[in-house]
Amino acid sequence: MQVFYNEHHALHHGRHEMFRGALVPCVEVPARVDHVLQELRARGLGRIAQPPEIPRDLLERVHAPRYLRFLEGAWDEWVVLDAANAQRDAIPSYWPIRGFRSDVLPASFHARMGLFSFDAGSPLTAGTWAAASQGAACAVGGARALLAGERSAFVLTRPPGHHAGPDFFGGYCFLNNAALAAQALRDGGCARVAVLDVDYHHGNGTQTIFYERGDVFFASVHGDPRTEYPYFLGYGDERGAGAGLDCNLNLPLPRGTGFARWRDTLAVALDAIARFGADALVVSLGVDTFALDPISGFGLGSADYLRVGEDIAASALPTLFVFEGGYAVAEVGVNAANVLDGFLSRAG
Ligand code: OKP
Ligand code: ZN
Repeated sequence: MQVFYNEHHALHHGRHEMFRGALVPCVEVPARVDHVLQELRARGLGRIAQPPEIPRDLLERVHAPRYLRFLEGAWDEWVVLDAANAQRDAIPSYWPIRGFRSDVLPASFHARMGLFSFDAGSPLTAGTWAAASQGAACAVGGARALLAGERSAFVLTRPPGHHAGPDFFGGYCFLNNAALAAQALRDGGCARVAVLDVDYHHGNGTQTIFYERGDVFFASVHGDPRTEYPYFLGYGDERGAGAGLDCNLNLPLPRGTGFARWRDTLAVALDAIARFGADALVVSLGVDTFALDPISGFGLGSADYLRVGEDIAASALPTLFVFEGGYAVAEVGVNAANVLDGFLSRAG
């Protein structure tokens, strides 16, 4: 299996995130990906492949040009405001909620931070653009590997992507790697692509990007948004709209759900993807469904991830795994590698 490893991922390393009135240390840390890479090496699993240059027009088919321009220059703007900002992460504080204007691009950096984000938990740092854009390139590399005939590939990157929407960051995500991979697969000739999101948190960014499209199916198994982040999207009645009606499937589960019920729900998602008739599958692979994850609430054990990989392989689709969440740092490598091992044992 080719592994598109983002060797620049550690350039993005937030210091603190705003969490319930306090700045707390970031849970989305470089060590997460280091542990996955280490585990792949220990198992002799995967071959590191070089990512391509990412074409701007592909980025702009997923993200709004004004959002990309902002993100690319945000750190420099932040430091120009105050040289001391070089030692501080940039975090938004003001958002254009219902009734406010979002068509006008404000001159204020702080206002644009809020216009283009949905939470205060996703610090923007000096290396955020470098890390995120190189991660996006890895996602495109993975898509091209499938287009070239590979049965599977793995995009090992951070920051994650599935909360990033057409013109917003949040949930530690800036560029939507899974969506960019799905778009690259479409552009490369796949008529129908499915995105399966198994991260604990609903992939609100990916859903929003494809909500009105009939060519990309989005299915997600996640913590019930009534109680779980990102709270404002991910309900079961969100079925898609326009040409995308019935191309969106949300399967929320209550906090505390264990593997047996989770696996039955995965089967529902995989069945819907089969009925959609996808030519290729992109998996948003979060392993924050793990019982010991510090910010999540499902009960999967490490061995369960082997079964997850096997179940996905049974779909018999060219499959791109894109790394998303998973914050139990000591176990994240074993859990992610188990999915890939389970997949390979079944897919050959
Ligand atoms: C990103 B991904 C924890 C509060 C929740 C946002 C969680 C983002 C998860 N301090 N913060 O889906 O794994
Ligand atoms: Zn997550």
